[in-house]
Amino acid sequence: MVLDDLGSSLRGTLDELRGKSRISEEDVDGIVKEIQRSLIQADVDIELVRGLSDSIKQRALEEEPPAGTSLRDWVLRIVYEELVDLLGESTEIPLEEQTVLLAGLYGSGKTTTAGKIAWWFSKKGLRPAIIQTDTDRPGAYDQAKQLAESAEVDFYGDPDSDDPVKIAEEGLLETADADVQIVDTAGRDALNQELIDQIERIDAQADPDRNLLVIDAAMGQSAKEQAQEFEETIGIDGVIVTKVDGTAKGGGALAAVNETDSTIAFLGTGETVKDIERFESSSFVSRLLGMGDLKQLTERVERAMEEAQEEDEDWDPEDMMEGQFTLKDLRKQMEAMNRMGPLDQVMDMIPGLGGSIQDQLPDDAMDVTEERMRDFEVIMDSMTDEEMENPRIVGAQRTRRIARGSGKPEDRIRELLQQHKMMERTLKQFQGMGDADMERMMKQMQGGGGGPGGPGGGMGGGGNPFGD
Ligand SMILES: Nc1nc2c(ncn2[C@@H]2O[C@H](COP(=O)(O)OP(=O)(O)O)[C@@H](O)[C@H]2O)c(=O)[nH]1
Ligand SMILES: [Mg+2]
Repeated sequence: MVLDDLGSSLRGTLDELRGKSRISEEDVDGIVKEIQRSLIQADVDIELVRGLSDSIKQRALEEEPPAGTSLRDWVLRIVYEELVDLLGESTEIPLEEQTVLLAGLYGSGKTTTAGKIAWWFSKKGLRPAIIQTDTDRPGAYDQAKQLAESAEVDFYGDPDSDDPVKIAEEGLLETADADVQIVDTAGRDALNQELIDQIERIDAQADPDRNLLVIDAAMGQSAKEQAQEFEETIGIDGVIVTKVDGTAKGGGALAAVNETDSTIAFLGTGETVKDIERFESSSFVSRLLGMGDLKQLTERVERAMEEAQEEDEDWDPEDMMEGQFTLKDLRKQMEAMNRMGPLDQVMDMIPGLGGSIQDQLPDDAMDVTEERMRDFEVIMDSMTDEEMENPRIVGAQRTRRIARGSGKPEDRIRELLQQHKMMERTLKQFQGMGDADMERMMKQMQGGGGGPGGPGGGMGGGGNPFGD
């Protein structure tokens, strides 16, 4: 993920502050250097880096830590606040009728993003339409049409036309019933005059409420120049950073934000229309620093549960909360987990688990976990309905049969049964809890105060310095 390195290197540096009661200039220099190193590695503009580290240094030396706050938490808070400040508030996207124009270079992810934001708006209860004006790229029409289909939104394009401005004009009329009209545009390998002229004319024709610049997280320093050009031509109201699921460093995107005097609106986290997140600097920075992001996690869990339910109307998670927890429920949960995305991304969002635990795990530990989940799926395919409903009946003999049927070792089957038992127990505990207890537990988790399973206390160890 973007700036991935910052969290772990910073954690290491801040750990050196443990037990200290005063911060020396030397300490501050060390921390600031670590931050600079990570940011420069992530392709962040040097001017930005300098400004950021100056303010962190100044604040760390001049301000007094509030009573009862450990030095480590206090410095962390400063770093957090300055990073949030640098990234700014998320671009405002009102939920109302509007026209959105997507701009950006070839391959940056514009067309995919058109599908994604259409899906996003439709989930918010608005009716979106995608208008494809790219007449240069062969297949652009089909690609956009297909994305519109998977997002289940309206679409307009004309594969026979070579006049993008005319397509925009007709498309806006044809999709006038839609609440949100999303105009996708063509890109070029490099920013050239032709592209600039074209997008200027589309902009004039469509008169969008918002121009969003799509930037690939992998784009380095050149993002700055591109952003400047688009800003001068059509004006940019917000940035969408795509491919943050990759190994890209993302620093170029920060420069683009700075250059267009705008902020980030969305993050693209994958290739399907659902892989979009609203950018939120505070949760983004929390995740960056390994402090987890409960809000995103909750949203993902809710979405995944909803989808599981849509697919199987007989299955109701409420039943599970009230009565028995069967293997069928476990399977649904695993499917929901799969829908939430790669485990390591999900782990990043759990306070106390993000960063810290991943630093301690060997690189392939996540794969092992995912492999285990896949094994469980296969094993459950080999079980009878009766066994799924009542796993207690699975003894040695049945285990052997299931092992033969699934081609998985007996140990794996015992692991699955063990997992089921553990979750059943946990659920029983939840059932005895009222809402107030739940809330208290969530608060505790957010504080990360060495919460259950938070090995070695991640960033939050010692109370929540960010209580808001
Ligand atoms: N992993 C990943 N791939 C993406 C993302 N957004 C776009 N892509 C891929 O990037 C490639 C170019 O995207 P496209 O939307 O055609 O870019 P355009 O030329 O700007 O319209 C396609 O293969 C997309 O599937 C993302 O957020 N994550
Ligand atoms: Mg395209």
